[in-house]
Amino acid sequence: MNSPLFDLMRVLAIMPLLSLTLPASESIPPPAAPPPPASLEWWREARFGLFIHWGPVSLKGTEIGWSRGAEVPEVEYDRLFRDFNPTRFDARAWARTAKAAGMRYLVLTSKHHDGFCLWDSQYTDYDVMNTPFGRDVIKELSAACRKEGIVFCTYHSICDWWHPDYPLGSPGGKSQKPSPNMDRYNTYLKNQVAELVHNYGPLGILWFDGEWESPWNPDRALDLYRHCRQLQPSLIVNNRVGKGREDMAGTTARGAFAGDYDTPEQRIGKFQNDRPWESCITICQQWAWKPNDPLKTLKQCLQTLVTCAGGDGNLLLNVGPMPDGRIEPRQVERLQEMGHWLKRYGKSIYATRGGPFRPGAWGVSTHHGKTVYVHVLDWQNQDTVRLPAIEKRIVSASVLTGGKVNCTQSAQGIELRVPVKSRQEIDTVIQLRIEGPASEIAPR
Ligand code: FHN
Repeated sequence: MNSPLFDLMRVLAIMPLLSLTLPASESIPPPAAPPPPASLEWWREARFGLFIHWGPVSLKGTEIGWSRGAEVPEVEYDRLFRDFNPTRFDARAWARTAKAAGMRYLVLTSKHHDGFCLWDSQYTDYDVMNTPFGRDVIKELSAACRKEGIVFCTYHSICDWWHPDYPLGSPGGKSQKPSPNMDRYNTYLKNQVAELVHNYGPLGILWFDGEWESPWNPDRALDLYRHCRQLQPSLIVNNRVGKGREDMAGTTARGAFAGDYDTPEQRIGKFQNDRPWESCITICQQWAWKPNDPLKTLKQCLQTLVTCAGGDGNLLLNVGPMPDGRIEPRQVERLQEMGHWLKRYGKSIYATRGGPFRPGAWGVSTHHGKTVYVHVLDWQNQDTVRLPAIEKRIVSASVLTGGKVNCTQSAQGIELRVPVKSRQEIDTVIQLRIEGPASEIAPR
């Protein structure tokens, strides 16, 4: 994608919103500048990140934020921090787990909807320094990530069902605070964002969430985005800073202010190569720690990653660490299995773009330079995968995952045959070398 054009398109997309939100008499503030193309490029090439939802709620094994005032009475939920003492927390182990999984970035909940802060904040006492643990988790983890070459990022909730100034409270935003002050809360929110960037940055991404409630509006969204841009020009900000996210599809409504990328949730995004996107999906079922939470199979995890890449998107795969500070061993093992696959076949994922063959029942395709990778995820009891014709000649065909492929190309299309013994249960990766850049082939 031609980034300057893409950035121009985004700025133009923002303009209508500005005219909607400001009376004609007022001067229109400058549009929020997007991050430099290089910022988005490292992230797009990374393709795979670790999402971590953690906090004192892990002591209960219920969902972070959402169980406050629901399965767990508010008073009890808000007292959990007094018992939060994850003595087996080892930031280096977490960073190494991400690295061994083949992940290139890590996004930790600095503050979820429950208001608890996992760093030493000067703006609240409701933070990890006032627990028996008394250590700055974000400081330790950001440092460990740097040592392991993992880009550190934070998830930060705009809504805050604990903070007295934020108008809505638990359960799930369904109650009203007695004397809220949204302007004062907005200052608190921006001050904490500044703390995270100044004290633990530079960050890769500020992953906002909790934007859907009525106290948040497009003006505050644009102001917060500009604030992030001023704090760190290279910072990537997702579309949940704004009000344009289309629910769990994570796409952005036309004309809405949209941050830097789209965020499908608990599903794989559709093929979209004109605006970056990243699916956030749990490795189990709950975002936060839950004992015996069903764990996705290696096939589910890998095919999810491959299908995201084939759609030209990233995968942010979530774990919920235990109350003692460890990531559950079986989840660590699943991530290591993903890393083993990526060690052998990662060149078909990292630094690739989706297409040129759009996803189909057979699987997806990715490309880099003059190479197209056809990821056959389901042979559908057929001997042949049939793909649309391309104008560029296929110079050679091989099977990255081992074995032989018979490849025929004509004006009618491409046919690929791989003997049964060479087909993989999870992903048979066929490598097609073509006579010119695959990026010149329009998706089909
Ligand atoms: O309410 C949150 C939820 O707890 C979780 O954090 C997900 C992951 O991004 N986002 C919101 C639901 O859309």
